[in-house]
Amino acid sequence: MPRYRDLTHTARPSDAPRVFEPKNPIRTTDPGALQMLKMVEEQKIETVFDRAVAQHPQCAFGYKGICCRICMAGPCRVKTEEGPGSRGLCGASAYTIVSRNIVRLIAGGAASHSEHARHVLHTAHAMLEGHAPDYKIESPAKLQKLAQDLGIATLDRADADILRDVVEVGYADFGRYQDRPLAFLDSFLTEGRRKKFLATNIMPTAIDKSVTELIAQTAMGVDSDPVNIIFGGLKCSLADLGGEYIGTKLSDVMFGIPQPIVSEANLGVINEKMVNIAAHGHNPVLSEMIVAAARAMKDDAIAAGAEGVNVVGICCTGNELLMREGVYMATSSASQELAILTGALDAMVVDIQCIYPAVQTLAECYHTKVITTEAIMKIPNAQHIAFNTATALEDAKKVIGIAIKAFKNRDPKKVNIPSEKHSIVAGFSVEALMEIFSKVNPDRPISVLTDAILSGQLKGVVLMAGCNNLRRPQDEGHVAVLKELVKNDVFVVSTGCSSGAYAKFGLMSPLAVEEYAGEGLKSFFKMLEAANPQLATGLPLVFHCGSCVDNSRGMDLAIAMANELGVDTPKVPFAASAPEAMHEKAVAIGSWCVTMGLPCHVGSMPPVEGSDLVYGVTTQIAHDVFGGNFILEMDPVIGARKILDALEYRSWKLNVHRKAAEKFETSLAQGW
Ligand code: NFS
Ligand code: SF4
Repeated sequence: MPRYRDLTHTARPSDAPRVFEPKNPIRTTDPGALQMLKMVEEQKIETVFDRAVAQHPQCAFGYKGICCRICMAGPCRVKTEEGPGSRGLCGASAYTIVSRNIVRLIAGGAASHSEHARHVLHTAHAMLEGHAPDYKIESPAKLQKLAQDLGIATLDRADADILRDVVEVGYADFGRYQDRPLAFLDSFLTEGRRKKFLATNIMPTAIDKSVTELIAQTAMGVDSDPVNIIFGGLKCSLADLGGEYIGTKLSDVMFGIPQPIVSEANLGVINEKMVNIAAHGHNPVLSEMIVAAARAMKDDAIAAGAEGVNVVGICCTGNELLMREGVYMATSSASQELAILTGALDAMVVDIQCIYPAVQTLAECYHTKVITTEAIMKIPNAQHIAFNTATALEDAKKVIGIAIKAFKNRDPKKVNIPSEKHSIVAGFSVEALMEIFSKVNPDRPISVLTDAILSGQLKGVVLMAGCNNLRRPQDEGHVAVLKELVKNDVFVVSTGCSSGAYAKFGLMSPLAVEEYAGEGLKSFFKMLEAANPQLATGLPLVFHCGSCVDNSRGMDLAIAMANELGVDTPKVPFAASAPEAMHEKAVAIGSWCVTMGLPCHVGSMPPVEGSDLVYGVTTQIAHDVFGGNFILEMDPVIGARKILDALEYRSWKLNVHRKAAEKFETSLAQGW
């Protein structure tokens, strides 16, 4: 780990409380959520906020990662005392148990992301075979670029033929048995990263193999070497990154590259006069069809007495729809149940991931219908409509039909919609950002960003990502970290429920720039806006670059910067932050960020404190090997200061070496 100018910035977190007032059920700062909770206060409805209180105090063994449940002789809990109690029954030490537990979270994350990607691949494949008539190639330009990156010939070839080859490479990436790197991953790596991954033996060859191998590696009586286990985990995290690339890139090919778009966010987007249906989950393969069906069935909604069908998004599928279709963002992870409490949500259609089973329990108190769609995701008592890509639009119309029918049963006495909503600007794919930069420098658009960093106008770039974790109030971390970063002239892009937070708070808007951005950031935006008179609105304080799978877009941006600066990723003033990380997917993402050479702040303590060795590897040694490390800090403002430290360290070094290279007319030194 580097030595920072701020000497209090060590590998240890500050003594900020790990859990905010454990008995306080007001565990959100989201203004819409607070308004909603107030409106139903009298009714004593149980939500995640009450259950979070009920779960505290949490088991200290589990919290530190020293509870092993990998075999049925357990659970074994490692005690701090000397002697037999200091190990599991089989003799596994704390470092073995902690490392096994944490990498199994990575395996869960990689399995989840790649399941999503596999579904997109299957849909593309079915489309090519003529079995998915409702889908098409929306962006031939993205397909061309993707094929070129993968080394697939494009000249004089039909789009369908190119896509067929791309899909084949994608499938091979799931199940390849030859000792060759994952093609989607290898297609964008810097030379430095490629060498590093080969040298450390963590270059994955296939996604499914990386997951199963890691489960096998960490089974009872297999690997007990914590470093070897962690390296297995990092390999799997890179497979996760490859899977995310498959998901993002093919979604862009089939549903379009996101472009700047104006929309609205927070619970106030639920419209009393409309049939309201929430799309919740992750995969655009389903939600894009829901939007199409909703548009097609407007007249049916009118016939039922509504003004139309209002699709609103929750969590990452909300992000996908917001970016490509301008669909309103109703809410994000921890407040998902509250959409039902409005009494005006007629249906919630879900696919996979981050969906609380509690939504069905609550829906039963209202007229709301919860509809599951995936074979691997059912909820007892919810209606299941098997979503089939062969009959996609028809299936989606069934869902809308259920919502319209439910609308007729809506009880007006139970309708309580918070007024809170904000205008936002979203849809900043890397392509969209480059388009904006290209108006300043058409030949090397990315240099607009890197030059601003080298000149000191900007401090760097931060990717804000992931989740809510109710150990602390919802969105408190996301908002506090952002405000601190932008005040200090950091260019911020966001994904997942971090985007959800900023959208709901009105921070994803040009209006927020004047109030929160530092002078450098403001002048950078002014310069971009002056060069881009075609933009319908000003630039937002934070740039929405998609769902969690779209963290791959963040990585694309970091790599473009590295290539422009002539260095590898560990030298780029680019960091990531997940102030409220919760899901296994967040562990996978954080791990590849570090492996890709980026500092990664996490604001909810992962279960690594049970082993000093594992703690030290994640926060310090990782930096020596890969150039990135975890910054585990629960206080969001201190967390942001630590991120700023890491950015400053990088831009300072970069400038010193660049100046030396210029002075002596040599190429940029690389050995630092
Ligand atoms: Ni990401 Fe998206 Fe949200 Fe966390 Fe869940 S919705 S994939 S995992 S909770 S950010
Ligand atoms: Fe206990 Fe070892 Fe089994 Fe884990 S693998 S539960 S430490 S006996």
